[in-house]
Amino acid sequence: MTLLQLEPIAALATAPGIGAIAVIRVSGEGAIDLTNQIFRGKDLTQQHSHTAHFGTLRSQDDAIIDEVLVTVFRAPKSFTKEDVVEISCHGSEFIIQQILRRLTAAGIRLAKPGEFTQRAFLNGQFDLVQAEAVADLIASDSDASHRAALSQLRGGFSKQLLTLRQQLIDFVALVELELDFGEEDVEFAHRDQLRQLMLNIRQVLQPLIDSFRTGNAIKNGVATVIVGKPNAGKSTLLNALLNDERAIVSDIPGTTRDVIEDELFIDGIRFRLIDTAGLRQATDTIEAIGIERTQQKMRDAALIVYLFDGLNISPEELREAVTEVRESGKPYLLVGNKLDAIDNQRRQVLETVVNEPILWISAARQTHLAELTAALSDRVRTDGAVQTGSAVVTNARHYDHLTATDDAIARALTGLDTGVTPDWLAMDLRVALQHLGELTGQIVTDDILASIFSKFCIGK
Ligand SMILES: Nc1nc2c(ncn2[C@@H]2O[C@H](COP(=O)(O)OP(=O)(O)OP(=O)(O)O)[C@@H](O)[C@H]2O)c(=O)[nH]1
Ligand SMILES: [Mg+2]
Repeated sequence: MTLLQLEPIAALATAPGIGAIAVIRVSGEGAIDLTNQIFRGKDLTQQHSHTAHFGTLRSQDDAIIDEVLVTVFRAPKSFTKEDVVEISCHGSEFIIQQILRRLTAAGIRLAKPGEFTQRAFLNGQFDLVQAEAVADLIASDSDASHRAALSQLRGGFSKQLLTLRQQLIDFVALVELELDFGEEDVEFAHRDQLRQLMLNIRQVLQPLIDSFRTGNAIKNGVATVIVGKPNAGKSTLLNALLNDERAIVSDIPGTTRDVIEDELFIDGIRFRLIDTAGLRQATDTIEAIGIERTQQKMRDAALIVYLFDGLNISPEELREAVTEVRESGKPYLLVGNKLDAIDNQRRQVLETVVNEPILWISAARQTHLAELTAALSDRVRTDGAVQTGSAVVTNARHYDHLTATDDAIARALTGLDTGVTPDWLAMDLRVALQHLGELTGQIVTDDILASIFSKFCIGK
């Protein structure tokens, strides 16, 4: 592939604000030469790639702006595969502005958001999935999201998809060749092999598609909603888990009116804990709205913690409530509260009624909370690939293309079974190829690129 060296661009690569050092990155045609014009020290144009040089940057009237360390990267051995210069200066807003001003005066344009990564992508440094992982990696703020982004940056699932796509292209070419022979009954594309390839592709796609639920949770937090009757102790539990008086607690049923949400990290996974209004026949309009919101949160939740007051719930009530939770089809934990106030016999009665293990805690006394957090983390891990290191899809764009590919392949498979004509087969396969191509960036339009890279920050 021929490498592009586009017009030179510059931007602050480190976070804005005051710091010990800041790094300004320059990339593109003439990056080294133009930087050299404002640099006093060694002649940068004569230096090897991957070397660092101490010197000063000068203002127009030759006054020193700052003492800097300049690192030279020569194309193609740089992040963008263009000539790149990284200027490490002191991390003052004033110095950074002065340097950027000097660079622009020398003919270097300020970079747009994501422009460095976009150039790296255009020069084949990585595919689109990996480019997007750069953004995720920078934004990662939990152990799990960091791991997911890193795995995608290293090639994650896209390499495998690229190979399968190539094989599929070969088959489509054969199927389309059959079309040229029109009336003659020829088969160039071996149908059994094609079926096998499509089954293989689906086998790769399925776990990726399934992983999106976990992937999304890793990135945005596992929406964990605490529901139950009024006075069950939901707000007490939220406060205990957060170690903060976040929600009002009282012995008046119906204390919590609105949804209260906060974050909790357990084993490197971000949970979005959501305390809700207790479920019952509402006594006024505001409570009714609160309860409607609780139900909405339950529908949106990734995980439900059903909390009940072990002291005051009747076995029938518990049975009904648990049936309802089960019917939601979501992963849930059954948690009995006020362990401090109930006896063994009552616990046994309730356990028999629901016919499954209950996790008993005392939210007020803060006992057995470690078991509860361990159970929460367990549910997420068994639910998906958080820990296994297998590829996890965290990006909605990827998810859309993966499902669209899978749909098209499923249609093509049905077509094979029912003996559709080659032109129908080719059409479904083309759709699959299109989506696979857009996913990894093999097929790319300016619109897609602009929309992806505009989500980056400047300097990336
Ligand atoms: N004995 C005992 N009381 C508790 C425990 N947890 C909560 N309580 C009490 O139960 C009452 C209700 O607690 P809340 O946390 O406000 O209950 P809630 O589920 O948020 O109630 P609503 O907001 O009305 O839906 C308060 O008086 C708490 O002190 C516990 O573990 N043991
Ligand atoms: Mg409450």
